[in-house]
Amino acid sequence: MAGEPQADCLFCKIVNGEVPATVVRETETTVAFRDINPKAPTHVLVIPKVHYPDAASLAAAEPGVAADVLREAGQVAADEKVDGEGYRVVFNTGAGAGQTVFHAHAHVLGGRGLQWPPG
Ligand code: DGP
Repeated sequence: MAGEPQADCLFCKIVNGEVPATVVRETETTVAFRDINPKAPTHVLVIPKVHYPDAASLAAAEPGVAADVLREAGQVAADEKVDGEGYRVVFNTGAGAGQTVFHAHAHVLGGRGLQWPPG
């Protein structure tokens, strides 16, 4: 069923505690944890607890939870004190765009200058 945990999904395993992560925030609907391979001084992933393969499918099925992810991304930036200088929220969508984990997630990146356009 849509949104149900997937046995073979790494981020579902982080949600249920099977795989450890450095969790920085948690709400009823979301978890935020540090990326294992950080690309900036602040690199936190915000994920919904429900399983959807990408941000667009999450937003289509559960727009309230998608909004929760965005709100939490802003809270992470504030907690990390990168909101003043500017930060980036990225949803890689599809393998061609660099998505490697097919459970919707927002990257929150900050703490250094960020180039535009991204590579
Ligand atoms: P993406 O490439 O957009 O699908 O981002 C997936 C991110 O997940 C990538 O930046 C690395 C991160 N990642 C992969 N495996 C783990 C893990 O086991 N723990 C944590 N904390 N992050 C992970």
